[in-house]
Amino acid sequence: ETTRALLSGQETAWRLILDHPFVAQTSAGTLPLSAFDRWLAEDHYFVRSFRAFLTELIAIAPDEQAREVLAGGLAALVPELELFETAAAERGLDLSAEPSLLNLGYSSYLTASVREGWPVGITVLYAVEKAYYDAWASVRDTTGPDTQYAGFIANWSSPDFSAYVDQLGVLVDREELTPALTRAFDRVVRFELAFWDLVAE
Ligand code: MP5
Repeated sequence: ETTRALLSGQETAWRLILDHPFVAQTSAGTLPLSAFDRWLAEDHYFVRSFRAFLTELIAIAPDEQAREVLAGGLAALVPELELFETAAAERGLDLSAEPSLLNLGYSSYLTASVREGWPVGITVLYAVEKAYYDAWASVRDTTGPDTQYAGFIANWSSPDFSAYVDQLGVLVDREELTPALTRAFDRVVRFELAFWDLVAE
């Protein structure tokens, strides 16, 4: 299977994501608020770029099955962006602040990957969502009941989101593993790790 091969090539980096201080501190309830604020603003910019990426990827989806799965992901971004906007308003954060160069690079890479064609684009989408699912599922499994991050935890670790990531995996598994897919997957994993480093203290 293509997804299994991609993931088995990234075991060390995946561990670093799951054990990342930001992830661990969110679970433990010890995350500094300044780190959460930084994440919220950076990730809001990322999700809006991601929405543009997903829209472009749907336009090159090869069939109805793929289009349907991706359309579900696009629809979920409406309540997701509201989650960011509500939290930012509560915390008095300016969501129009300039993003980091890393975020600009990651966001630009998403849309650039679409130009490499469907197999690379769907692999990038799967990698982005799988990395967030696994990180937030780890928070879900280790956090106490009085967490203030419940909305965000549920957003990326709910049974619905888990099923969506599995469906993306099915779409990737229709593709043959090529060096281009391995490179795309590796780039996303490196961007994900660097993104957590960027927002952590
Ligand atoms: C996602 C995200 C998941 N929000 N931020 C990063 C840095 N990586 C992955 O994407 P989405 O669109 O929120 O499901």
